[in-house]
Amino acid sequence: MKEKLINKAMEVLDANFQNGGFTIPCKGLYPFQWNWDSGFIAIGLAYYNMENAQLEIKTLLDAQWDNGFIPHIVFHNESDSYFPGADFHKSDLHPKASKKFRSTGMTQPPVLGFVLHEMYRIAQDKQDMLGFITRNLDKVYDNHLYFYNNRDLHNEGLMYIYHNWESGTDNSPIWDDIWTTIDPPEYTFERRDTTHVDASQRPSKREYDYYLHIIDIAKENQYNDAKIAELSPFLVQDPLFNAMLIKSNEALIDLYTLIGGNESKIDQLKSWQAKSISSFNKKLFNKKLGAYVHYDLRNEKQIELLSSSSFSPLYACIPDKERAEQVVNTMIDKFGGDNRYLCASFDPASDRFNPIKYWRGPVWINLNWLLYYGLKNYGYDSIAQRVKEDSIALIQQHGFYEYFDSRKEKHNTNVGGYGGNDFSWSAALLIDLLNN
Ligand code: 9WN
Repeated sequence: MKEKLINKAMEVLDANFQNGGFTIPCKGLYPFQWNWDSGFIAIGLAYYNMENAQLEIKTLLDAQWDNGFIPHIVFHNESDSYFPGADFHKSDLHPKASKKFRSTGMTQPPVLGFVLHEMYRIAQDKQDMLGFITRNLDKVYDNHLYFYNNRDLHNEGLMYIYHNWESGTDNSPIWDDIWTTIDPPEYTFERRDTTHVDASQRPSKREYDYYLHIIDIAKENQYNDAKIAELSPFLVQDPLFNAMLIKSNEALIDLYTLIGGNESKIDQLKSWQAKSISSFNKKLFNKKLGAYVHYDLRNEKQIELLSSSSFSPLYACIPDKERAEQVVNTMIDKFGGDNRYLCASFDPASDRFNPIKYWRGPVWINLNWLLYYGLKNYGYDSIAQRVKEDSIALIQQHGFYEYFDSRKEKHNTNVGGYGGNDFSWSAALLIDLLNN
């Protein structure tokens, strides 16, 4: 069984690999290179094709802007199967945008630091991998420097995101209250996602109006960070996004230490780490809920809702042991009933929960992968094992879907895999889980 699944996963990844040296997340639905997808994909590729794993990262870094920014989508190729594409985003409005590739003017959770670390762990030829890391590490460091210089509004070590697409958890109910503070125009455009996936599993038209409106505000200001921080109606400190940065900081410290030299960068990273972890615990932990939450900077308040992002700080060792226990208890109490696969993307007890709609409830394999390692960090091996087994069971029963129903009873009917099929990071991260 294990071998068959791994073979199928490799087939999915190979079929999604493109001539330009990158892997699309999914045919039709997502025809370009996505930032954090490429990171997760490289981890899976590293097990059987290190050359392509390195190429995946190199191709993404080729699109880095002169200010260190790494965009969320790189439009290497033309395709009209996705909206909004390069012509809507117009990254060239920013003076430091890549002259080589068109892209979006927003980013995604910064996974590259820890991805390089994972690739090193997996690599058979450590020397070759260290060479690759040595050639690329400064680019990732520059990306972190960009964040600390431009996205840390209060100089507290917590980055803001200005768009829900930067979170990676696009239509999470977390944003619902923010949407009520905005009144965007009704845009006229042709949806493409709903030609690939049933509309009941995707965001609504009105949600897309919000998404496009925020981009328009950023574009009117040439994607200038300071202006966006001043004007964007969406300005959030996201625990998942910041946990990814903190985990990647840690990875950069390890990798620079391995390479040798670079003392001043290591010192800088350590001082960022101390500040970020301390603020994270002060500002993003919610005692009442017993887990981490988002902070709405525009409206100056915590968003008191639980999502799978609430548990992601375990992956970056952000809570101390005692707090980690609280977080794990919350996860099991609220998301881990016997009738559920772990881990729903949103609080199943909430009236905003939707078991089939994208980030409003379904299980996502990348979050499960982060939780698996996060639980292991603190010695919760049997719960970690459950997350791993649930992930494998879902994929085995339905295929390499983008997201899955958390309700166990649903799976007897053979319905349960949603969104795009043959989805790259589901395949890539399963390869890692099965090899672990
Ligand atoms: C917008 C590619 C991406 C993922 C995101 C996921 C989804 C895009 C969309 O697909 O977002 O970035 O059009 O819905 O939410 O996490 O990176 O797989």
